[in-house]
Amino acid sequence: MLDELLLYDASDSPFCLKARICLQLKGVPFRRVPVTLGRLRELRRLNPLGQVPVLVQGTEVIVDSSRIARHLEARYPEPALIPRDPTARAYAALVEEWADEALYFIVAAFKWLNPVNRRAAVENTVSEMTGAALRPLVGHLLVRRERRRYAAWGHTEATLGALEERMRENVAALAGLLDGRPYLLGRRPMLADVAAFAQLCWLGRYVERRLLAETPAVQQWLERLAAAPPVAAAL
Ligand SMILES: N[C@@H](CCC(=O)N[C@@H](CS)C(=O)NCC(=O)O)C(=O)O
Repeated sequence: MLDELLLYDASDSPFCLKARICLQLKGVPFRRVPVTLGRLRELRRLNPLGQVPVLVQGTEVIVDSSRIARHLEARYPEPALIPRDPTARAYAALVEEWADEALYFIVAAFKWLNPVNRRAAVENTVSEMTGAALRPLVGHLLVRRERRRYAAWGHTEATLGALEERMRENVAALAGLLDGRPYLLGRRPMLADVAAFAQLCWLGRYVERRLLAETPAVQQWLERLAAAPPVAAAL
């Protein structure tokens, strides 16, 4: 019998969304394992960094959304999510890296530094982690940890304007890459689309979503992806 695939997962994680969309696009059945406080020790045994997503397939443990995507590509080659042509492959890898690093950094800053997002940030993160009694404390500790991390990188509420400008530039760059195409690499969604979509879809949960509405080409690409049945199933 084939092993059931387990995805250690969190609802407000763009990297988990990226992994779920890849699984859905490949048509591979899997079970989500939401990471609660009670499962943190189990998660750390699988991934000492304590981060999600983690995919478990039989005895194999695959940590990190990019490695999960490549594991799936090797195991389930069709439909291909990574181009085979070397130039297109390199381009797709750069887009994925940009989405995972640059976009993630800015959206997470909006989430944790903007007081207007604070309630949604805490609720979206802690509601599946723990029961009502512990939520205020866990929320408080999370906000403090994230704000300290961003302060160490030189970002506070006062730098949100500069981060908004950076996001505008990134969204404009994405519109340039789309250049009238339905998806980044042509006629169907691939991993490059999935990676950028996951971060911008996450942005859609916070007030800075208004930045997306300023660029119709990107807004339409997001809507096109969200309407694709495998993507919709992962949301
Ligand atoms: N490079 C990793 C990043 C994963 C990551 O940052 N996960 C976050 C959720 S979005 C996490 O688990 N954070 C919990 C922590 O760092 O304690 C990937 O692509 O999967």
